[in-house]
Amino acid sequence: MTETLDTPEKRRSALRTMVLIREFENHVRDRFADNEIPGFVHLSQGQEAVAVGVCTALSRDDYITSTHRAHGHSLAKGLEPDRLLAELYGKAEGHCGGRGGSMHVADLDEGMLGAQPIVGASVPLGTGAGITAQLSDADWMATAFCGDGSVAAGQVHEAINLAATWQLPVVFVVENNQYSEGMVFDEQHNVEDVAEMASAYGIPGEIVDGQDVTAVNETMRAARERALDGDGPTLIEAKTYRYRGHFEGDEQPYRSQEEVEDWRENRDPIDNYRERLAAAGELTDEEFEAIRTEVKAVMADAVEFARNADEPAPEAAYDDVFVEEAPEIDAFRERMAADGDNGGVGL
Ligand SMILES: Cc1ncc(C[n+]2csc(CCOP(=O)(O)OP(=O)(O)O)c2C)c(N)n1
Ligand SMILES: [Mg+2]
Repeated sequence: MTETLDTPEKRRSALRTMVLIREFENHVRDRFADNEIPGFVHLSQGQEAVAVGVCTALSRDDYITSTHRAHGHSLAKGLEPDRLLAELYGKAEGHCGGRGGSMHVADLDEGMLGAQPIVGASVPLGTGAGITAQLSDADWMATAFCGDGSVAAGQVHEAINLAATWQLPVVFVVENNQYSEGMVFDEQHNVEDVAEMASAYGIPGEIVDGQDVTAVNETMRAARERALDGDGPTLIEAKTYRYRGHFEGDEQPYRSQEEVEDWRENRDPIDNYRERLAAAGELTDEEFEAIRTEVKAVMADAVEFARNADEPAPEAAYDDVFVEEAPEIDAFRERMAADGDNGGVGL
C-alpha cells in the first residue's frame, strides 16, 4: 500500500482488488437472496474504483472509517474476504465475532475503524482519529468515507469544521453516487458539487472521476501527503454510481434501468481499467481471465468458510460491550478524589 500505480504489476493488483470486490458482492447478492445472510445489505458495485484508488494510496497504519456501504472499502483496506463474509453471515469467525454484520464491520489491526450505519457518523469518527494522530504525533492519518446524502447531516459539518480548524491529518472522501436512498442529489442540495462546500471550511475541495482508479489514487496521494505534512484536511468528491438498489430488494422507482445500463456499458470502472491496461500492452485477455479465475476460487473458498463457520456462543453477545479494566478512568477518579473535587463529572 501507499502506492503510486506506477508499474504494470501494481496496476494489475489494483484491477484484481476491484474484481474481488465485484465478485464478493455478487456472492453477497445471491446468498442474501437465498436468505443465507441475515439483516440488510447495501452493495457498492459500480463504485469499486473509489475504494481501491483511495486505499492503494494509504499505508496499513492509516485508518479508514466507512458507511453502511462498506464491503469495498473493507476489502480494499486489506480485510480478508472469508472473514468478512463470515461476519456478514453472523458467524464467530467474522471480524467482529458475528456481532457486527455488514453495517458494523471493523478490524482495528487492518486500520478499519468501522462501518457506520448512522448516516454521517463516519465523518466525526474520522475527525476523532485525526485528533488522536495529532495528539500522539503519529505518522499515520485517517480517511473518512461518506456518501453524498451524508453531507446534509449536521454532524458532518461540525466534524469537518473542527478538522479544518485544528488542521487535523484527515481526508474526507465523499462518494457522490447521485442518490441518497431514493433522493436525487439536486433534490437534497443547493450546490452542484459537494466539493464547493470545502470553501466553507477553508480547505481544498477536489472533484475526481470516481470511475477512474488512477485519478482517484493520484488525488488521494496528494491529499494524504498534505495531511501528513500538517497542512490539514482535504475534501475529495468522487463522482460515481451504484448499480444495485440502495439496499438489496429496493425496487428503485426513482431511476430508470436505462440509466443504470448506460453507466454499466460506458463507465464501468473495471472494464475501463482493463481496456486501458490492455491498450498499454500490460494485460492480455488470458491474463484477465486468470485474475477472474483466481478471484472466483478465493470467493468459492470464502463462501465455504462462511457457511461452515461456527455460530457465536449466545453469551458472546456480552463480549466487548463493557470495559473490564480502565486504568485511565481509575487514575482520573483518584486524582479527582485527591483534589476533593469531581469537577462536576459524575464518575
Ligand atoms: C441519521 C440517519 N438518517 C437516515 C438513515 C437512513 N439511511 C440509511 S442510508 C441513507 C442514504 C445515505 O445516502 P448517501 O450518504 O448518499 O450514501 P449511499 O447510500 O448513496 O452510499 C439513509 C437516508 C440513517 N441510517 N441514519
Ligand atoms: Mg449516495
